[in-house]
Amino acid sequence: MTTHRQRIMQVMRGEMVDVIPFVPRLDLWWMANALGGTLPESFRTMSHDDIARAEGWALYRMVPDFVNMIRGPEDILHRAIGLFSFQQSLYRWRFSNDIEVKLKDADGQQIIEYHTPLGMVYTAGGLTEAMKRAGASLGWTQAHIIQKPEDYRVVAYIFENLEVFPNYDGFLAYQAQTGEDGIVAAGGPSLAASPMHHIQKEFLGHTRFFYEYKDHEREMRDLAASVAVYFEKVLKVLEESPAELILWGANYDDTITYAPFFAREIQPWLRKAGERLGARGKLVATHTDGENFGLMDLIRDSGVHIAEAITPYPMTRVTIGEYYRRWRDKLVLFGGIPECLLLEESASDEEFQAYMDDLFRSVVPGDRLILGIADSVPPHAVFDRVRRIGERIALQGRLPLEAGAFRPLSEGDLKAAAAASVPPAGAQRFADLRELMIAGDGDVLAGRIRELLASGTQAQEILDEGLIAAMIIISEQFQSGDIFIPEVLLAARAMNEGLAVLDPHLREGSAARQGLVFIGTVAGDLHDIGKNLVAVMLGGVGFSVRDLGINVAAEEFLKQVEAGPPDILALSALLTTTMPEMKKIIGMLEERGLRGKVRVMVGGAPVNAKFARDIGADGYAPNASEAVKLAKQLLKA
Ligand code: B12
Repeated sequence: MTTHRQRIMQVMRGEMVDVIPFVPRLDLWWMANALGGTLPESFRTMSHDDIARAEGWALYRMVPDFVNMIRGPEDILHRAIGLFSFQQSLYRWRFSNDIEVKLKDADGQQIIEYHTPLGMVYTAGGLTEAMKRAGASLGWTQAHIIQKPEDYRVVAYIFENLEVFPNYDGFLAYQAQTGEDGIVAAGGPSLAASPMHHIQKEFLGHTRFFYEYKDHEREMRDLAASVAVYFEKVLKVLEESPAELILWGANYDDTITYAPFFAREIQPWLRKAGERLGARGKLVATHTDGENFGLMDLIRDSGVHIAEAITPYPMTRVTIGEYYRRWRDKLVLFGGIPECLLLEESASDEEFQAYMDDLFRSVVPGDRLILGIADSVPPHAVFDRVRRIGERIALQGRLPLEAGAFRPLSEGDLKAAAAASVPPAGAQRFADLRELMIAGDGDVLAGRIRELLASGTQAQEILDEGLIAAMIIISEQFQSGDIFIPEVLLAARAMNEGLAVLDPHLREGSAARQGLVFIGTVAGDLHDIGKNLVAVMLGGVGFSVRDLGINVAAEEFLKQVEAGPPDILALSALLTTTMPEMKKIIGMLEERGLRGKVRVMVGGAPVNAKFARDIGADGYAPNASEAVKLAKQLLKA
């Protein structure tokens, strides 16, 4: 009889098998429910692996092993610089002897200082119990390691001098626990795919990264070269290792790792990993859990063998059929069932069924596919739906699949998404200001504004027809994929420099503009890239925006609204576990008689219009440009 492991490995090698494997990841679901005492009664004493075994599902274990990691906090001590010491890892690393690490605790945060011959750098952050219960496992970074230009060299020194050595026994013991019941993916050098991606993910915070990518490119390139020394050392150890499957790189998103960035900074390393490890008979998977709409060809042509954690429409813009049609030639697909389908608040039973019906029609003939919940079963999942998926795959997933052919779930949506929007006419008069904004040239922009003011142009005109109109165009171009996130952020920064010049000349000051918006990411949630972008765009088109930050407690939102009040309260949530906070906040606004004073708009990847309606929000927008339109509408309403 074919074992789960054999079948999965056959699919990964491109062979036709008897039935599509079903490999849901239960680790985050199990961890959150075990900690919260909410595991289903019959599973109370069982591990996540035992539950999967009891249900007949294959295991997918990774390094990092999110469940066991929590039991050894020292494993993630250096998480803020992207270095992990998992017992199951194929390699171990050590700082060179001339580096001293000092730990301090301050206000529940851990401060980690790295003393090197070139100077000291530090990080601060932590992982609270509340976050673990919310399903987070990696902790968060409050202070990133690069805070000033001199830090680049110090961090480079740390990485250049890391010692890396094999830990094959630790990995083999982990693999032995899984046996024939599933597969184990060994981790690469980082959760990032390349040295520059590592810098982006770990060293600066995503938004600041884009400023630095322009302002300190040389330092950044030098640092990437030093991080590459570490990547190379790990790659050598992986080449010699007994692992058959390596997970290399994670968390792409066509906004953050936008296409030109992906092509320049990420793809070459994926290719290198695919080639070098492939030559040693190993398979390389990469974790494609984000929005891949603008990256489809680049990921397909990246030379890795497996695209893992594929998270399709409706959580992102690419349907499962589209993935299968475009990637199957070069990649084995793993994932394909977005986790929002398992949540009552995000998908009705009919929607869930419809997705499954469509799935079997869209992936004909069904080879080169491993089905899983992407990227894992969420903490509040309706467990019965996971069961029903398993049952349907057992019944309908026998290969080769017949019937139907590729049919996108919602052609209309896809067309709308793909349609390039035409920048509005107008703003021709101040076209030079727009160019300067896009180029991020704040100094020159400020100078040009001074000239315009000196020649008698009204400040209000420069603001409305120049800067704000430019920001609207920039936002449209961003939406249509003509420009990318760095341009937007740099434009906003330049715009602020321009505003500082204009401000004294505006009758009421630029602050009293469109309306006041308070924005924040809800409690338990640390995702801030989308929220920042919404804040930037709203600010750019004339709203006065106060960013309350990430992981903001409901009580804090209430306090701020009471003290404000703002015209609009904008709430962001990227985790299904933190979405209920939005409902809680709206309920609290009602209880305290504040609901009538403020419009509430919500957003974030798992949030949708249905959810917004159900919780009584005033509006939902799927992206920053739409958020701007929505905010304007809400003010008129
Ligand atoms: C980058 C990323 C991270 C980064 C975050 C870095 C940062 N500083 O934000 C890191 C690696 C740290 C991370 C951590 C985690 N992540 Co994460 N992450 C992502 C990823 C790949 C992209 C998110 C992103 O920034 N996209 C780019 C921005 C521009 O898009 P956006 O956020 O959607 O925002 C746009 C719109 O949604 C909208 N919008 C956003 N906010 C608002 C607000 C309003 C009012 C409006 C109107 C609109 C709006 O406009 C924005 C701009 O266009 C997503 C995948 C995905 N599909 O979203 C997973 C994802 C969100 N992460 C996920 C998970 C599980 C986690 C972790 C729990 C992993 C772990 N095991 O620890 C932790 C959670 C930590 C925590 N407690 O918050 C899951 C969540 C699934 C779920 N069950 O809810 C996702 C969906 C991946 C997946 N497929 O499973 N993550």
